[in-house]
Amino acid sequence: MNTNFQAQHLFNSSSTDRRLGVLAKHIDPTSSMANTDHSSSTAIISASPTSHPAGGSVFSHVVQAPEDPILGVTVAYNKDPSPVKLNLGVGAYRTEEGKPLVLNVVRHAEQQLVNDRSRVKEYLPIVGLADFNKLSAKLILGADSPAIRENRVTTVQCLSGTGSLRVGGEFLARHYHERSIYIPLPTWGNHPKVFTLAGLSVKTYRYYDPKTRGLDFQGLLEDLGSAPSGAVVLLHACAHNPTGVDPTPQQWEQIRQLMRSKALLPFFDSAYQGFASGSLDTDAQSVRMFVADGGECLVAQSYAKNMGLYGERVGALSIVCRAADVASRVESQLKLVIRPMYSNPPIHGASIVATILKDRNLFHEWTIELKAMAERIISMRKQLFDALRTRGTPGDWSHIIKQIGMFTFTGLNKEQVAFMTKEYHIYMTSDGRISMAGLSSRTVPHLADAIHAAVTRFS
Ligand code: PGU
Repeated sequence: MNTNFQAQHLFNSSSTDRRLGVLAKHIDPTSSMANTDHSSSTAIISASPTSHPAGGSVFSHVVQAPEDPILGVTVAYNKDPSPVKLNLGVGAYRTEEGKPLVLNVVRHAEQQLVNDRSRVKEYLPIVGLADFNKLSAKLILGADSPAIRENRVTTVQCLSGTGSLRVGGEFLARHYHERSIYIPLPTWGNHPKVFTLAGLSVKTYRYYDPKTRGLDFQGLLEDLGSAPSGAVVLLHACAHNPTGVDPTPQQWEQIRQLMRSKALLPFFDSAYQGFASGSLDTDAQSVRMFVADGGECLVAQSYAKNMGLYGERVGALSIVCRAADVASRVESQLKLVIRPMYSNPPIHGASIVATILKDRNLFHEWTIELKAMAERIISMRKQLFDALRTRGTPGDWSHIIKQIGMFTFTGLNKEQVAFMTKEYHIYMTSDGRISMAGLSSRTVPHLADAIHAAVTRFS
């Protein structure tokens, strides 16, 4: 192994600062992707220790970091005493009653696990629970995937979607020849930080056109067309966050052809399988298209949303390779990434997932509950759209019903969002994204009133 690399990792305070420096330079503070991240990284970098600490603490130079642009919305919401407050920030499913949901199928699986006295709490292997890994690969790639049959896929259990992206990013930084990763603009706010700290150089490709509130397909093709050969490209498998805009199957096919012709390496982020269409197979089509051509790719899966296992931190990273011997060597190196990071993953959440995925009845029960969640979100879209139409709110709001998945990218600006939070106690990310899963029939009128007031006041 490269000794410089080891040194950089073992004594990582300076390397962390360097990487954050790259991050600060990379992020354009005017883009919605950046949110307030720019100030947070600048704040970290500007801190410098003094040799004579004031106040007696060796940490007295540490400056207060801003809250996370997404998770910080919940922090602000929790502090608000208003009885009408509404949290549409974090992408977490809520029932019609506004309560978090533990799926019945998850309760059933947990009951089975508790009743099984043969289960122990020993450490899992570095790569996690074997059954979970096999079943996760099948879920995303398809039960009849030739890549799985030919043992060309290595799957490792990771800490939800975020951990899977991070492990994949670090593997690429150590073993892949091209360090650039292209992420869509905008994207989930954590992507640039995860990949920069993994050691990759983050670039963006055009994705969303605010004018049409749709895909900037021409811009996407141009940017990927001019990316260096071999560059990594981060693709949202479905239900793009935050825009809710996905390519059509024909557009996916064009993206695939372009990427394969330039040897660009796809890294799929699959955080919403089943949440876009209500069907697990339909939502995996983009990934399966890229695997069907025999080429290589990475896939990060999360069970946070589709099984409601947010806090259990269950996810998987699969790397599809051209040959079985390569996949096996790749797995040996993934173990070297994981072992010093967190040693091995937690057992409980992965056991729940494996129990559900391997039992026909439980699996069926899951698909029904998943579809019900997806359908409730779609019905919220319709209700919000109708409520704005009834109020005669200026503007075209058809994107609310056209967009896909958990979020609506409303087009509301920072000023309008701040107004809605101050006057209506409605919490959302400053880029105007709202989590439709946090809405209910009861709260739609309040949100529609707030949007109407914000739009008429600041147009
Ligand atoms: N990838 C995408 C595209 C996501 O939207 C999210 C979660 C993740 C990965 C990470 O999910 P895990 O919980 O690690 O599996 N995004 C949500 C949740 C809050 C957050 O930012 O972590 C969101 O509201 O955007």
